[in-house]
Amino acid sequence: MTDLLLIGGATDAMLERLSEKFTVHKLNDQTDPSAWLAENGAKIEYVATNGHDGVKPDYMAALPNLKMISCYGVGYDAIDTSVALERSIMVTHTPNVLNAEVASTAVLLMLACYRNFLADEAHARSGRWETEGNAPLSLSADGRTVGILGLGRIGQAIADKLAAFDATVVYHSRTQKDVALKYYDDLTEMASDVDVLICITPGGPSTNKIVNREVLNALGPDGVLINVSRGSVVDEAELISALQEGRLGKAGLDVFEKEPHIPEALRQLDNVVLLPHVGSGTVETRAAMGALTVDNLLQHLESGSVISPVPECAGM
Ligand code: NAP
Ligand code: 8YV
Repeated sequence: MTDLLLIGGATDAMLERLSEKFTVHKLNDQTDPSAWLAENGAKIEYVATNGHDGVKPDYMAALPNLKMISCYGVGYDAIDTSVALERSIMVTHTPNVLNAEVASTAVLLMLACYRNFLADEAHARSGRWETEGNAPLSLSADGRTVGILGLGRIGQAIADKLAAFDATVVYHSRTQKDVALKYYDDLTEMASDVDVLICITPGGPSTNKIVNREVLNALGPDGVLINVSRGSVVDEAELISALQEGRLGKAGLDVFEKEPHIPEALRQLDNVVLLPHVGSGTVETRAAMGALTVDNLLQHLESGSVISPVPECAGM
């Protein structure tokens, strides 16, 4: 059977299907992954990984006969596609099947920021409602102007869901889309015009810290920042000082610069809502992502073609 390297975890359903066609080697089971790769790397033709672990450059170099990398996740910034292209290694990912889930997460974070539900829940649970009286009023999440940074597959799903909250949606992307939403070619200008900025671009060098001090200041003391993209998209140190100094109102964050580390200073703030990168993390959506991850591998093994290549590999 063909040898496949599994980097990171996989669901039981994925492992069951993979084991029918591949000899699966779990890198997580190796006490010294680099030593294992030095000894066994040459026999590996397929890799299954995820958006967080990706494939480290030294792992890539230790896999001279690699044909394909299948990523469990739509974001693939942890995989160097330029090296993959040079070596004619196919890279696939899991677009679309998670759009609705991640969009729901973004909207839920926005609602949590405005409606203060986490503090209200604590008020109710602690018995303080009875001893201290009503919880303070929150702010309405309805009728807001929301700027979407990255109007792609998930960005559009967020815009669609926000219709239920009577939002005015505007956006900034590298290119203007054929949609009936106001386009800003300048991110700072958009940030100064909106109540909420929702980040949903890919990570990687082109978006690194594009939400910087200037953008955060433009969003302002009443502004809300939601990040469900990658931690690298927002300058985390600047975000923390903006929240501490009240230059930014609130933030709802699913992603962080050095996951799973969340800076203590961020965890101390009460004007943030923090999630442990669970944007796509439901049983249903992870099952769909897992199925597509495996479908890509099996199809490539059988025919050399794939279902969902990353754009860089689409012409291969
Ligand atoms: P997509 O369809 O490729 O959309 C990405 C959007 O970002 C496009 O509108 C693109 O605009 C824009 N963009 C790219 N680079 C940009 C830049 N430098 N400046 C401004 N805009 C830029 O991707 P998607 O499927 O919606 O996924 C987006 C990202 O969400 C993923 O890559 C991943 O990082 C993140 N994600 C997070 C979770 C989570 O659990 N939190 C789950 C899934 C995905 P152009 O078309 O003009 O280039
Ligand atoms: C995953 C994600 O949790 O798809 C993405 O880009 O960030 C999430 O759906 C991630 O890939 C880790 O597995």
